[in-house]
Amino acid sequence: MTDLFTPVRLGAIELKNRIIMSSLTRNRAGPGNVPTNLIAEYYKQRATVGLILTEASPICAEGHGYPRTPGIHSPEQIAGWRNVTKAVQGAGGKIALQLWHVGRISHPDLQPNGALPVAPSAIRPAGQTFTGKGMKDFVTPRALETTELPKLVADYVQAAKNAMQAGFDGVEVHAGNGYLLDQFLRSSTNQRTDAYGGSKENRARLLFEIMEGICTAVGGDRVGIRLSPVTQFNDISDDNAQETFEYVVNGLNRFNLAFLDLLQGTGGAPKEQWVPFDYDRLRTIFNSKLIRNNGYDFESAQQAIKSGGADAIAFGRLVLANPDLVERFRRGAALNAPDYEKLYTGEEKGYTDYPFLAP
Ligand code: 8OZ
Repeated sequence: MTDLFTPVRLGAIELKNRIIMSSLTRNRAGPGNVPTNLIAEYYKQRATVGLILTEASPICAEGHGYPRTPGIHSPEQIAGWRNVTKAVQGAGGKIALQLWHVGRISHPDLQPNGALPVAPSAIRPAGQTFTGKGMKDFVTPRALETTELPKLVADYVQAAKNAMQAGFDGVEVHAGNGYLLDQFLRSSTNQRTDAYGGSKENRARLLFEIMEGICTAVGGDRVGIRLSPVTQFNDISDDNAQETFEYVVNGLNRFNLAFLDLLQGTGGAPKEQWVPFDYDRLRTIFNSKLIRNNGYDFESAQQAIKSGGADAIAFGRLVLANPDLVERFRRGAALNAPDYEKLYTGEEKGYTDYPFLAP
């Protein structure tokens, strides 16, 4: 009987089990936003999961929105990631890089030459952001010109090629959580009047162009995508999320992707506050493997796999705090609790010092 411990193939990527490490921002990159030996050690410790999805990695200098996030746009960053993939693969693991551009979720303090962040439309996100120089109000971003979009597509494609050069088993395009591609997809953040805004067909156009370019460059069977249809994280919403995302998933089928990483629910909010959405519809529509994500424990994950509702399950907090989560699940062992104070700070503390089970 198929369960969480059964191997599975996501496109060209062979997984030894269906337990996936979710992408998690940890803010520990070195100078130049280069991945360090400590980052390699952290991922290597977790190489027993079927697939590691790395923390989000900016595709270009303008794509950064937080301090110390490891990029994939300089030779030093590629070399740093190469060190990470070697460590993970040397320990028998598989690892895919999450390609990221934050769009308006940035600040001039984090942009080249102190420029305004870019976005589909000049709409300021509510709230404040951590810039490395304390909390600051978000600013009104600059709307991208239509003529700038081909360069953006080219940056995504180059970043995907860089990831393959760094030895990754695949890439995941981050099109969720209120960042740039989600800002294009959803109606609250996209009020463009050109071919990239307005109708759902127009709002999805940039994403499809990027997927086309990346899949042509590295092969669709090594490409996945993250979607989060109803999250409100980063001040975002859609007038008709069900319709928008059914259209998006239908359109993605032409790329024969390795997987869809579907983040269910609303940010870190408890299940009772989740906006209703028919995720099973997307399961039916999508023609490849489905990873479900958010709030699963061992029991609910086993149930999702056994019932055929998902091909794999991604765990964030549980893998963060339990480098040997697979073994703990096997043995029914107790789990370490995450240290929330050390999520985005602390170097090795709350990062590589979570205890393993005694053998
Ligand atoms: C938390 C803090 C910073 C970034 C996401 C990349 O939500 C993130 C992120 C999460 O996808």
